Amino acid sequence: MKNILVIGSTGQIGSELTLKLRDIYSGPSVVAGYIKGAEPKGALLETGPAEEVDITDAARIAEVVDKYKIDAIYNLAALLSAVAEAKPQLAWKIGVGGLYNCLEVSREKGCALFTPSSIGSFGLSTPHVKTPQDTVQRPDTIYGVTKVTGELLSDYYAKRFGVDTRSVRFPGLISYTTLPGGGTTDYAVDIYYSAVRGEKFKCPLKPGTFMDMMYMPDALRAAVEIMEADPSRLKHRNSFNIASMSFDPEIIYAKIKEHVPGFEMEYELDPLRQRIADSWPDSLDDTCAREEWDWKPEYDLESMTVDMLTNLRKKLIAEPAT
Ligand code: AKB
Repeated sequence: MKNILVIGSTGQIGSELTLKLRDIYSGPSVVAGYIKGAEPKGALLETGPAEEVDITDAARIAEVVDKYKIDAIYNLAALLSAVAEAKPQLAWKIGVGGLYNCLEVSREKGCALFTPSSIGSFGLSTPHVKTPQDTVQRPDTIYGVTKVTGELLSDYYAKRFGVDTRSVRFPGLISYTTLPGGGTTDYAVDIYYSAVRGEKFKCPLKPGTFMDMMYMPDALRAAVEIMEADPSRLKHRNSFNIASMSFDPEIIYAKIKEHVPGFEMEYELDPLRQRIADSWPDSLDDTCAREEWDWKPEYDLESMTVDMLTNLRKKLIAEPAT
């Protein structure tokens, strides 16, 4: 049914989403787009085509779209929030310049386009508990600025040019497959690695720092379901709040300790990450996603923790060096 280009296919989301899309749309091409130095390996390389596609190169995106008769682009190229603060110019070039290239190619070639936004699109002046779908978005990180710009630009292209742009605001994503790298919510992945390795975890955020989090299988399903949603039901496009769980470091630590009784955690605060986390919502209200395209998460903290620990133990036995 669909030929899909995933830009950023070897990253935290892309490495799993590309394989899921290949499972769902078997037959047509799901192209793994990657940048030099982040080439696909293993299943990603063996189960379908792969092409070097730098999101800052519009002509190259167009070439690959033509070659594979692409109908839909998943644009997953981005610097995460903490690393973006260290490289704001690059964060803008990739997050906004790259998105602009995807929008223009989609306009010219008739592709649908998914570009994730984030809880990072909100800021200190946003209501922090059960943050509504439509509310104040005045982030003070470059990551947030690129995400709000992306939401507005994507809605503009939908209204002005009829480009089928859709997206969700991802919470912190937790998975055992590919490490995030450079985000504010990364601690919620790292804590599981420490627990399984038998190490004391140094938590970069202080107790009481609540943020929305989601297990990767739910996030992948959201990315597929929003693109498959009946457009006549969508009152929003870019971007939908989605939610499944909200916790602070104490809550996730206590949950892991139920399964790994000897596990220990201490605090070693990272001021940059703490500042960013304090500006983000504690929890999102995802009523619009539930009403407009039947969004519903499957994992809670308990079921995610059981699955993470089981799969990380297997992974770390199979690949002890990673
Ligand atoms: C980050 O922490 O930067 C990301 C996000 C919530 O967008 N995981």
